[in-house]
Amino acid sequence: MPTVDVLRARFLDHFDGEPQFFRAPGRVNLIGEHTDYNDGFVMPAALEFEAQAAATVRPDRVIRIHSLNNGKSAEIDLDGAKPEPRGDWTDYAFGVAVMLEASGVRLSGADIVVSSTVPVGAGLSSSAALEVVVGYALLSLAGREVDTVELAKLCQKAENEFVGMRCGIMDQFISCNGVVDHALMIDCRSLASRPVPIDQRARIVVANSMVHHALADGEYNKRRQSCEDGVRLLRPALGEIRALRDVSFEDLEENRDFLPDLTYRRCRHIVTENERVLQAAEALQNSDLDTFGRLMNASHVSMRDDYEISCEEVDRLVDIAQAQKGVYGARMTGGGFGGSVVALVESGAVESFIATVRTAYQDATGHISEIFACAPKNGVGPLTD
Ligand code: GAF
Repeated sequence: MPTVDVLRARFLDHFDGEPQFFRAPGRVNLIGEHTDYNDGFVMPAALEFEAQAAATVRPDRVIRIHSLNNGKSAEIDLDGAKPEPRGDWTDYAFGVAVMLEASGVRLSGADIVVSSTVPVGAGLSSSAALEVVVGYALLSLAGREVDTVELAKLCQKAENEFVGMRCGIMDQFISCNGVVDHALMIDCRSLASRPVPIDQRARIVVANSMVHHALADGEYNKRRQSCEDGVRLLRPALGEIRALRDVSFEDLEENRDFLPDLTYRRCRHIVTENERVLQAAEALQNSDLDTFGRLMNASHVSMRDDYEISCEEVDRLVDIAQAQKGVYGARMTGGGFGGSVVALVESGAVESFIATVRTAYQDATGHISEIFACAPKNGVGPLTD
């Protein structure tokens, strides 16, 4: 991970002046998948993998950005023609600049070098980390106090409207508001959040399946559509429900005849997952790790069978993880169709868990999983080394 000195040196390879430094983390979601865009509940934690930025103000209104990850540079002129999405990494950065301006913040020009340790395609929110660090940097350079809830909303808007991905708010919210050593229980309707401590007896372990299926974005938007269809079809029976958040399991079962089978199963995942997150928050708060683990396992079954967002490799990795000694539970984490698995593991069993899972997964699939134990970090802020 580049320290401030390394980042300064790389900045000076491309630009002039003494930069300010910022960081924004990636995330792992412990439970609550695809519930965010249904006004529901999620429980992610911020990771030590993060996007970092070194940035200075320019006298004009040009924003120049250079990525140390791919060696590429790009720029936009805020006083020039309206910036259009380019379909690459720059959309996350420039989308945020465009949305900030649209929200009434007058930005100054900036020279920015970005560098990220969040693995791309691993379902750990590399894009949200980039959006958030750039948004925070631009606001700081403009001399603005940063409201981290507003910044999360704005970055989500950039992703929805500029990038064209209809994501919910979880990834941007946790990158903005993560709390060290805690998971964050987030109500995605009110945006109220509550830190829940991770019991010292257990560690969060993330295992990257090393596969990422290309259909992810299209399938993501289809799942979202199914949820919206479900709400529309249930409304005549249930009245003015706004989202699946407003539907209980009993409501769903009583009215399942109004829904085509596929829509019903999609809705069942969301309705039961919301319930699981509420129970999981209580379990973690009470240090009931067995219950928490059982809820993680049940969440995976629901994602695999009802929401159909897992894939063969991830299912293998989950099976292997769940079968290890000292494991409370394991499930796929993130948007799906590949990416990572999260497990809650007894602290004393982490080392053997990592070694055994890596070997067993390689034997089963040929892929070498990157596996690491996490200590949750704080959300976005200045980078101090
Ligand atoms: C992706 C999205 F960006 C999030 O908003 C969330 O829906 C997640 O998938 C699934 O829980 O990371």
